[in-house]
Amino acid sequence: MGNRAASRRRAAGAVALAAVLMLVGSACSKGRGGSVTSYGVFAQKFRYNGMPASIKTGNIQINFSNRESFSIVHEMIVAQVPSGKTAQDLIESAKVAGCEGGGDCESQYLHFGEVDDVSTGATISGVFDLPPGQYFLACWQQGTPEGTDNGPTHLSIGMVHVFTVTP
Ligand SMILES: [Cu+2]
Repeated sequence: MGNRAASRRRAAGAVALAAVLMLVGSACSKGRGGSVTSYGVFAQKFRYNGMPASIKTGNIQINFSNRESFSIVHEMIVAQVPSGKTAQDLIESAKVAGCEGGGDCESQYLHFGEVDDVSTGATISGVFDLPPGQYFLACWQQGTPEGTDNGPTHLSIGMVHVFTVTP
């Protein structure tokens, strides 16, 4: 979990920046303001909603909301899909022994940023610059609707969205 702690500290800086960016960002769920395209993505029933299957490369802002009906923390990690892998492969990778807690499983991927620790009812924004390729959003948190924090990683129960970035 040491890596996770460091990751969270880095994320805190990103969150502060995101808060500033939100002040100048568009209220639209998707629109072009300057050269940054923004997307409204929300988590509900352990799924990501609102992220297209394909986007163009360049600066993007993702406004990530947690819209669960119970108290829980989600995150939105942006990572590269290893060549030839599918969304189901990613889900399976989060089920293998030794991956409990998320850290070990999570670090096997190339990361391109994240929006961390989004509680129910919150929206936090992140800015990303993704080269063309295949990426995914995933959540390695382990909270449960019952309020415990030792459930399966959310990725392992399907909280993943694969998308393509085109030139
Ligand atoms: Cu989650």
